[in-house]
Amino acid sequence: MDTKTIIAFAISAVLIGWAFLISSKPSNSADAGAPPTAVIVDGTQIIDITAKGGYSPRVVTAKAGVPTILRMRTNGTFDCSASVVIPKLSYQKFLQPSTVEEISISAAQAQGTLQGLCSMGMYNFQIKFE
Ligand SMILES: [Cu+2]
Repeated sequence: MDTKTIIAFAISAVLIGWAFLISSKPSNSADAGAPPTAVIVDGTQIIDITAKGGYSPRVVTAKAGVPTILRMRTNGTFDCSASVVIPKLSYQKFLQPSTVEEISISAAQAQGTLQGLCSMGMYNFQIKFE
């Protein structure tokens, strides 16, 4: 094999790898499409957010004007996402490493976008009441 052949092989290998990456992308991004929606059980809206190396899901849509319980879940969380701040609710708490913390949001507070942050402001999540 001469140099040209080797280069041609290398380029086609890169192109095939690239094509594979692109073709495998839609299936991944489909899952992360529309933000998850909160569920309403017996008139109370439930939102689950896991804090571990950030918040998941990052964005949740919910119904405005419905009494809501935000369940913040930690699961072996030792990073700063355990330190939750929700400015609009004047809420600030350092969560235990593995716990479920229920934060009540009244019907009046369940309006617009509620943003939560880690105490340093590097991670955040949003609840969009619509
Ligand atoms: Cu942080």
